Amino acid sequence: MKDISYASGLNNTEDETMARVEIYTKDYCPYCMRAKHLLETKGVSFEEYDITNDAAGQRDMIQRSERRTVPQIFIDGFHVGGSDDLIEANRSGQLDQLLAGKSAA
Ligand SMILES: N[C@@H](CCC(=O)N[C@@H](CS)C(=O)NCC(=O)O)C(=O)O
Repeated sequence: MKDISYASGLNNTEDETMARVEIYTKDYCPYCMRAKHLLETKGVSFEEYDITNDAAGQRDMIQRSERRTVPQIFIDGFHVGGSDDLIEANRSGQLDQLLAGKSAA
């Protein structure tokens, strides 16, 4: 079972109408701030996993994303990518589609 003991932040997993947005962060990371700011600006609630001092959380992120940098963002389990990817997804409209529960395909 997935260990989410390190989960924190602005989550609202009870609301089934909202897409589940997860973001892995580290506390010194400006790209993480940028990604969170974009989500907040759009009024999107998210679950933040701060893995600054969390080796298990870091392993979980690498396993899920096959990437080693933070942030890594998932929407309903779909791997959006890092901050640059999130910004590009917002520009292209893919982010809104994912948040609306539409498939990325
Ligand atoms: N282009 C990436 C850059 C991400 C990046 O460079 N993140 C740094 C921290 S700000 C990182 O994860 N470095 C390795 C580490 O801190 O473990 C993105 O947009 O997400």
